[in-house]
Amino acid sequence: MHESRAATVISTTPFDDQKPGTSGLRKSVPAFRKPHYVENFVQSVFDSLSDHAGKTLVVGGDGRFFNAEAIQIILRMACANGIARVLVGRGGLLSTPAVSNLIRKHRAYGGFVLSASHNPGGPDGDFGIKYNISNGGPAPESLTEAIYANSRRIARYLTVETPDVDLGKLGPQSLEGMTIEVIDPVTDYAALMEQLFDFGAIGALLRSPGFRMRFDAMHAITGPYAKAILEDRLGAPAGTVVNAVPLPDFGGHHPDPNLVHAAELVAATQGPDGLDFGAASDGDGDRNMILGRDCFVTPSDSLAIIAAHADLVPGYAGRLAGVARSMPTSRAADRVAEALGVAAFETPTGWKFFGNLLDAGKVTFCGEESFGTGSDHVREKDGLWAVLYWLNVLAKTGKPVRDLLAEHWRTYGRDYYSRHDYEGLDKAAAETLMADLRAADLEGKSLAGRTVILHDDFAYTDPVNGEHTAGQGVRIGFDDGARVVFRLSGTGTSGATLRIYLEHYEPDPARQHAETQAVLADLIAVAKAVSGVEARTGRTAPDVVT
Ligand code: G16
Repeated sequence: MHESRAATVISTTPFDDQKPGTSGLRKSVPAFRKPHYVENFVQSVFDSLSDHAGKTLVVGGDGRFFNAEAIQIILRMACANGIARVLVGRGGLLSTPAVSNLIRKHRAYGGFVLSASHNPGGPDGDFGIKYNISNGGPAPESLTEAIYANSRRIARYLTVETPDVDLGKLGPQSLEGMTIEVIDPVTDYAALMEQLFDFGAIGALLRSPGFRMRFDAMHAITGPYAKAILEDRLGAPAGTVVNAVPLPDFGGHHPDPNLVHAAELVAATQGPDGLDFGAASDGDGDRNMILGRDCFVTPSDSLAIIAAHADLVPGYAGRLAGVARSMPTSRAADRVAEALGVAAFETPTGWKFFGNLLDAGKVTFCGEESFGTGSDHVREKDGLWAVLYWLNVLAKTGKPVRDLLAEHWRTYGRDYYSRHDYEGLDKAAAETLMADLRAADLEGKSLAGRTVILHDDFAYTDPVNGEHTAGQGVRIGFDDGARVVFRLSGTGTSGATLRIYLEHYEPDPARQHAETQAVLADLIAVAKAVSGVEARTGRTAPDVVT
């Protein structure tokens, strides 16, 4: 504790459910509003750190319901725990990639990101707290485990008794001797984007009358960033960015950029009058969806195409070190890496697993099937970055999205890909399903005309620090390159969500333009049969298909 500060010590008792998931602690707003709940978790973070006294932190969130209250709690506790300076986005707003950039640029000790990402917000929606370390990335497993252990034995937390800080006013102010610097959320991030991309070429494309695009910010955090960069700096027509004002409940929608939750945007790209380019980002601005006229780029293909075109993008030309993807992401990026003679890594789900690879310079680009793509420019996935990358590639090649996709598949083959989610399942039933899948005897068996050549529960050993992570999802690989993967989501807040990932590799250009679900139909049937998902859960179809 900082000697000169009048910290108050408050007694508390542990909650037993503060184990961080795939991406921080995510719970319903009512759970977070229980007395001492936020304080216990935040103190457990501070108790897991060392040497943080006298250092700088970054704090901001996606503007969802409870963002403002949680930030005030964190500021008081940061002060009581000896932090010297906090950078906060005006109004408490910062996107996840912007926090990552600020930590790196200002050499901060770490930061708190307040968001439940793509989960809905509002008084009955979800909230979340994530702690990022000094490389700008999510806390690694060793730290999240320590936080959880501290949350199980916490008996007190430290705070200061002060009025709320005014976060509407730019500039420095003092809280009991701690400096709070309220900054514009967009400035540093926009400067970074300008260094990476060819703003001249992108601007010319956006201003040309033959090119029509829309960016749907889904009433979430990317609105101010996209408006400032796409419209104000690059000259896209006013109105290019829609749903641009962040709302505490995201207008009552899921701020989740996928084919289901961004259906209006998808519709606007279809037919002869469809937009040339459509894109969306999620609650905290780290996810992205890319659409062309009459076509959707799967996140797995997006990563592969990004890697294949690195030489067209100023920030990446001539320096592709390698590519990493999460295990359930399709192998499209691996094919590009192999062709270019660079390394490809397969990690567990969760951006935190990319951090060491990026820090060690082993990879330049990372991506996940869950609409996440990013690079070594920060240590988070980055929605608007992916959109600017695509615009850079479109501007430099002069080709529409559809042609780029077709060309990519012709060169590398197509990985037909889909994810089927069964949401809100009974937790015990879902866990039994996974246990039975693990125990099943499938290797060598013939299923729907394919032979199983791989059946395991994915485990990963970090090539940089040797940390081992097991139990990351059941993989079933077939002799023709097809694959089915099963895992339980680590980001849900009630019950369990079973994700089934399906992919089929098609090298023949004549067969690369079929409808995805039709191509995958026999694998879908196999997945249902081996897991027994429908009989066990009483469901007749997945809740979300992307
Ligand atoms: C988080 C993680 C991602 C992960 C995703 C899906 O994303 O940061 O790395 O891929 O969850 O996780 P799950 O399949 O366990 O639900 P976000 O955007 O929610 O922070």
